[in-house]
Amino acid sequence: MKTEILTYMREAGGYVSGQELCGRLGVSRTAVWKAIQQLKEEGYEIEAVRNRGYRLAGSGDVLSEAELRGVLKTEWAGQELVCLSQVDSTNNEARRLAEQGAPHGTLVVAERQTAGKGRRGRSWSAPSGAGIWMSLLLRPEFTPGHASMLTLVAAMAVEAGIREQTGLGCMIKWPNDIVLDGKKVCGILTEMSTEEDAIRYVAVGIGINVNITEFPEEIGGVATSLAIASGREVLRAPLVDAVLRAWEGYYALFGETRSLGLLKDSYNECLANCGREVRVLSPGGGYSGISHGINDAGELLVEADGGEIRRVMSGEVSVRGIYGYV
Ligand code: BT5
Repeated sequence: MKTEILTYMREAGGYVSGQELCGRLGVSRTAVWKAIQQLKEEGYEIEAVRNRGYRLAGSGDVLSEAELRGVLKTEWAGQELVCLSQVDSTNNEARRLAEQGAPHGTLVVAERQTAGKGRRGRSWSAPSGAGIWMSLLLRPEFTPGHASMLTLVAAMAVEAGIREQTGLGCMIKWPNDIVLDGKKVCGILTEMSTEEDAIRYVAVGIGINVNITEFPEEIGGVATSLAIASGREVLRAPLVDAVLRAWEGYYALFGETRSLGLLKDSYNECLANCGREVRVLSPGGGYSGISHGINDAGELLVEADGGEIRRVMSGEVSVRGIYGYV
């Protein structure tokens, strides 16, 4: 009902009478009044004027279920939607829901994560109200070997969504970071559950620093946000929509070949340090080389001294530019 009330108010542009809302929704005046109070609590500015009705004066940066449902223009991603004010990790929640049978495309969004996760046991700082912390549950039909490529597809979707909504051009730091001005603005964590040689489900977790203006000291030097980079507040709900719409397009292209063959040229255009010297850090010892971008399998091609091209697989190493974080 809240979503419908928001839609009516947006369409009207001005006042909508309480009576009209009751008639359209088939509910009592008290029910409408209660829904309006809840919307106000969620952060909407709604003016109520006797004899005229209700008017949406401003919606601020609300990331509620009603707002997302009203804004999402996707075909399947996020059509099943779970919005929480707090959760340990949206990836954990997506996995729990998957175990209970949640369908392909289910999206979990939380205002705050108390135990946000990075890769390999690292933590992800996810304070309340200023970021997008979300996980998309997939039940793909391809084999587990393909799953790591989904991180790269998601990175492209985040880059495209941010560009559409803010005009900011980000770079992708292979395999799972999105960077702006040499600092990390988004991280992606793809986790999967398998059975024999099949994928049961995949949770693609995306964390975007949107309106965060101050970071904990430990990450202050490496983290940035869209608000810091653009100098203005960025609305999260339309950004979720833009990322998911881009995701649907890229995921369809990925599905055509089950590879990054159709996407790699665009990917490489956004790849930080492509054509430049990078340092590959691996447990077995690091080496420097020239990055030549990704191949169809999403591996990073690095030309080592002597001209040998080495394929760097995701998850195995991290690649840093030789200067600074990127
Ligand atoms: C990542 O790991 O970058 C993956 C982050 C995925 C977060 C999303 S949020 C929604 C979903 N639910 C989850 O629980 N996780 C996903 P990694 O490459 O390992 O980077 C982790 C490192 O990034 C940390 O060790 C910090 O140095 C840094 N970091 C932590 N929080 C950050 C933040 N908010 N912004 C930028 N850098 C951060």
